[in-house]
Amino acid sequence: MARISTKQLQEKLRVYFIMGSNNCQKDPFAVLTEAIEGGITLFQFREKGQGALSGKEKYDFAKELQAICRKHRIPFIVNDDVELALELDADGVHIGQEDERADLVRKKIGDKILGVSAHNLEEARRAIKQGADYLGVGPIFPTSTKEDAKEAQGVAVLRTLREHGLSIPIVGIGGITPHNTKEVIVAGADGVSVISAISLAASPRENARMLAKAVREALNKD
Ligand code: 3NM
Repeated sequence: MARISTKQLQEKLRVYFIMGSNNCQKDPFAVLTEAIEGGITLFQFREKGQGALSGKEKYDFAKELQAICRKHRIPFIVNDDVELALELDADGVHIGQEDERADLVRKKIGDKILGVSAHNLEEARRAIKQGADYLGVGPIFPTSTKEDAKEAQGVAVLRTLREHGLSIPIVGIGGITPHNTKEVIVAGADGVSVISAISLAASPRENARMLAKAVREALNKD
């Protein structure tokens, strides 16, 4: 299998839902199913923070979420845990700046999708050189979901990356909602990645639908 094309990945990144067991107040399988029904295009399993599952519990939970994704043909990305991604034959891995180096992860995962979190131009350029397929850039807006999140940077960071000629697919992350999605896309992101805007929504389905609509409209694809 060859690496995913930029065009295919840009489409997959439009509405990127990230979730772990502690991001939901309702049944996580129901939340993911609703999110898919509402129009998410990619899913990341991110089991981190207080009360995070480990060992067999984490594996079993991931496997069940992956089965839901597979049924609906939504690619399944694993945050940080390369071994789990390989065991599950996930579609890709997402790593942060504090995780294993991107070039080493690339060697382990072959042509699977590799996403890297970047907060500035230097990190973005290094990630690209080391084999990233896409970048997650943030936090764009304030977020209370990630305990150690850096200060919000606004959409200017996205504009900066594009102005310096970076053409790699990019998703914005951090505090994104249906109401501020347009700004993120107009500034240069190909899509939005969210946790709480879907995981804690009264209706995950409706919020996923609103995010998808906002991205479509901002890209003028309506
Ligand atoms: N990474 P919410 S911000 C997982 O800036 C994550 O790299 C961030 O959650 C980064 O959509 C963040 O609920 C949390 O704000 C995103």
